[in-house]
Amino acid sequence: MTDDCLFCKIVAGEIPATVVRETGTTLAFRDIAPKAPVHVLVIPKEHFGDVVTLAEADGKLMAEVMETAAVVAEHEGLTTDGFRLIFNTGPYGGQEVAHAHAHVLGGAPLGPMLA
Ligand code: IU
Repeated sequence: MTDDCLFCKIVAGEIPATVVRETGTTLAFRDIAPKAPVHVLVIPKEHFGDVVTLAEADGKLMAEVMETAAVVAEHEGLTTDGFRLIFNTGPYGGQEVAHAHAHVLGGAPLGPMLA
């Protein structure tokens, strides 16, 4: 737990979130400002600043985040028509919360990524 991290506080239950799936090592919850009909964030419970740091430090945990994202996509009914899975990374990537997280976005055509 990192004291000033918003997502660590969600893991600790100090900030509310609508949790859609929890495993021993990961948590999935609805984004507070959804950018698509389905917008779920998937995080490792342990704090890593971004996805690169996570992948370099713990490949197994990285795989568990991806597995949770896949299960969420299935449960949210996204696998037939497809969905978007993104990790914003660093300032140029538009990352606002410095705790590694995957965005699972879907439920409507999202268009090209860089229009
Ligand atoms: P980003 O990749 O770091 O930009 O994504 C952070 C996301 O966290 C963003 O989509 C916010 O809407 C979302 N979020 C949230 O779900 N709950 C919160 O309390 C806050 C941000 I602050």
